[in-house]
Amino acid sequence: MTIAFLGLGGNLGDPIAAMAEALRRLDMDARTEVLGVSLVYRTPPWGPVEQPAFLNACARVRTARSAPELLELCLATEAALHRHRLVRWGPRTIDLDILDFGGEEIHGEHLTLPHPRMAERAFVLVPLAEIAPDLDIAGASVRERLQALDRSGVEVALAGPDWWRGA
Ligand code: A4P
Ligand code: MG
Repeated sequence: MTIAFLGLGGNLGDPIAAMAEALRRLDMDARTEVLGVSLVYRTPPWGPVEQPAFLNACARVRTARSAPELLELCLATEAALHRHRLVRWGPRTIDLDILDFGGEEIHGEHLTLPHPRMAERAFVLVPLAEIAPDLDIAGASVRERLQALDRSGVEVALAGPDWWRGA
């Protein structure tokens, strides 16, 4: 069994509903259990594309899958939720990234772990710090890395701890 951390996000349609549905589907997988989920944050769009604000959250899961098998589950879940993405870094209904997989390092064509860009992104580290402040990312904890980032504009959008469990 491996403890993994996932980043969820979206800025088209109803991202909170999409993230909640994604988490319920991951939890329904026979080999995967969602152990904890952060609050939902509204975050300024990061990157070169001008687009609406995102909603972001992070989750801790326990899984009997390998890292590539967990990626497969994430991609299948995105597809089941009819994810649309026209431009790299552009607007999307749902994005599921594996941030960390038990500290494993992978540099593959289809999978890079830990997620290479998470240390620069307040939209990842703010929710991650809530559920894994001491998680090590390349030699520094999430809490320490967050201190070096500009977290302005990252605000709590939905505060119920079990927001994803609904109907
Ligand atoms: N892939 C490789 N490593 C991983 C990993 N650790 N987790 C591959 C998940 N996927 C991984 O991803 C393309 C391919 O990356 C996958 O098929 C998988 O094989 P994608 O999600 O289709 O592409 P993308 O999301 O457009 O590109 P990328 O580089 O993943 O974008 P990001 O980094 O996810 O950025 N602003 C805010 N505020 N909040 C956001 O959530 N998201 C983005 C997208 C931009 N700006 C944002 C946000
Ligand atoms: Mg992605």
